[in-house]
Amino acid sequence: MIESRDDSSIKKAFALAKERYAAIGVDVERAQRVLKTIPVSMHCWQGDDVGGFEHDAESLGGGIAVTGNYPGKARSIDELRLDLEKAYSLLPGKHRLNLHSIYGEFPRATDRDEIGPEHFQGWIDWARQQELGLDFNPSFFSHENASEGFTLAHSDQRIRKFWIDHGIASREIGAAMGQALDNPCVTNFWVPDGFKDVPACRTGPRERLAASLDEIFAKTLDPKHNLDAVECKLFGIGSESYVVGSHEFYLGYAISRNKMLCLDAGHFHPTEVISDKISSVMMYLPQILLHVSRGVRWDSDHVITYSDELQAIAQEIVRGNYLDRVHIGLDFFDASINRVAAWVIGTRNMIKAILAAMLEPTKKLKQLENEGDFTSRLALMEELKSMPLGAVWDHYCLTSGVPVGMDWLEEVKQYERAVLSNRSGRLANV
Ligand code: RNT
Ligand code: ZN
Repeated sequence: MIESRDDSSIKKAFALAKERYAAIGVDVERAQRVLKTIPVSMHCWQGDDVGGFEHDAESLGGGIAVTGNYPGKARSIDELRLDLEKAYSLLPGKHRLNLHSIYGEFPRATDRDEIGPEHFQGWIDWARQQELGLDFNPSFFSHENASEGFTLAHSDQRIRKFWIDHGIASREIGAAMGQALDNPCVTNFWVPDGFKDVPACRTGPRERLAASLDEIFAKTLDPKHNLDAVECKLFGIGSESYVVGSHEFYLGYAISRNKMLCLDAGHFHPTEVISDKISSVMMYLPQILLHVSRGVRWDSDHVITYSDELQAIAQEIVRGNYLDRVHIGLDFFDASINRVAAWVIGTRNMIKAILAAMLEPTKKLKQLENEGDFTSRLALMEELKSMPLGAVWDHYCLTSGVPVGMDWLEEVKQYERAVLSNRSGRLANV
């Protein structure tokens, strides 16, 4: 086969990069081999602005918000799957899909306490065919029983019961997915409950939330099929003063109940970073889940960029040797740009950040640190920033059979013209 000029220049650049990395003691081939085995769980909800496909879908609630009205949003599960297939085809490696319960296939109106694995059989079949692992989330928002801002911590036993049943059903769905795909499903619980204004009682709702969760988790499920996670949060829109499921609440809950903690990058004070939390919580928890996201001034869930914090998150996972204990999930939603591109940009950034972290001479850095040579540590860390990561990344994309550099964008633009533009509304300049 005659190689195109492009391919050969990518290979040449890679060969040079490999030498540069070898000179600082980094095995580039090994990094690429390991990277192939690391799945990123891409969230379905970027594809339709966290709408879902319930019959009586309500507008987005729970104190989260999507802004923008870029045309082409998926209007059905078939459209969402088509968009997902396009996105996955532009990502190097094999990854996962993270579903919310509102994305089930419901032949008739089905309330959240009535959902079951049968409503996700289509997703299971599709995931098997696409060779994707599945993750799952009960949805405690966008529902009339969540309209007062409380679900599992509600003071009304009837409402609490409804959501407990939803949680129980969701775990069964997660387990069915994990069993069918022979690949454990992470079922993540995020509960928006909280108060806009200063509460008179901070304890009661927390006691109720813990009791509700205990009921949901009462049944032991095989960890080969389902792994539970609980997601903490500082505040949301409408729960500015108090969120029941705070960081301290869920850290304690996860440790005492042997659950995974989910750290979302947008769920803390703006100067607090989850990269600094990973090594702390890993001392006490066997496994954790990440929701890699990007807050801009607040928990705004912007598409993740190749930021310092993204790099730091990946570095912490790799430096701490946590690759098999940290489940990497994504959580962002931007409706102001092409949604398939949003997935591709964010997920490629995540994968690239893991690659970069694996191209670090971690041993050397730790050695300098242990010797107290902080000058050399800083010098080396800074030098690493201009190492030829791009050449290794391009080569990784090439050998994974996906577009190199920005070539993926042309594919998304074509897809926009051929598919997305026929959905509804006006198209931006393409
Ligand atoms: C909300 C949480 C939660 C949601 C998704 C839709 O602040 O981050 O994870 O974004 O479950
Ligand atoms: Zn999240």
